[in-house]
Amino acid sequence: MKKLISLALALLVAALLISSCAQDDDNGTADTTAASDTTAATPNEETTAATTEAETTAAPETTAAETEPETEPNPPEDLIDYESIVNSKTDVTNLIDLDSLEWDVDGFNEQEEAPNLFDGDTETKYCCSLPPIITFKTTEPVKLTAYAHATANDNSQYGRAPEEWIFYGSTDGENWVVLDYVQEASQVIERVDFTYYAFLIDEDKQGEYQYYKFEVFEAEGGTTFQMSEFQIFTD
Ligand SMILES: [Ca+2]
Repeated sequence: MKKLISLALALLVAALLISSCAQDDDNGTADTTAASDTTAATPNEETTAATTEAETTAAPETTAAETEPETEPNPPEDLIDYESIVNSKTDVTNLIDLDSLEWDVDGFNEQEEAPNLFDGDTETKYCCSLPPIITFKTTEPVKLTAYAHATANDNSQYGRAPEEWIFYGSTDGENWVVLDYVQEASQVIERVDFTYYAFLIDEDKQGEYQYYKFEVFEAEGGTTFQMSEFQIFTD
């Protein structure tokens, strides 16, 4: 009888132990899975959404700032008669100190460099890749009221005359003031060779400056720019 009671107790204890382990296993597995799913999903989704939102918001602002023009261009100008400028104003191109002349894009060869702009000869030219910047200093401060430039030998064939530019003045060579900003110059500059075109500087832009900068952005016909002469005028 004692043996039967002992056996029954042993079976009961064994049954309780098995039941307990099974319960622990179930609970453990379920808890771990649930915790894992919750932890994984939420933070990743938030991070991705935040990153995407930041990138989308930032990109247009940067692009707008980089492409915003420094000043508003003039309305398209009527053709100004070059001969009337020559006859009514004083040509002060001879005040340009040629030793101060600088240009940031080399001509295509040594016969096509920027000094050719100031030799009085439309058969010689400055011809280079866009976009060049030309700077020079006059021997004394001068209030310009007009300037002119001339097409070169093969503008009729290739359309290399400047299409968009800004002409600046400065008292110190560091702080620049816009004298004239021209876009769509092909409305007045034709596809002709060796021809001068004059441009007026508006009265409210005129001032006594000794440093000048001519920055070209576009040519009419492609990626090559050329000009044969550059002149400055005062009243
Ligand atoms: Ca020339």
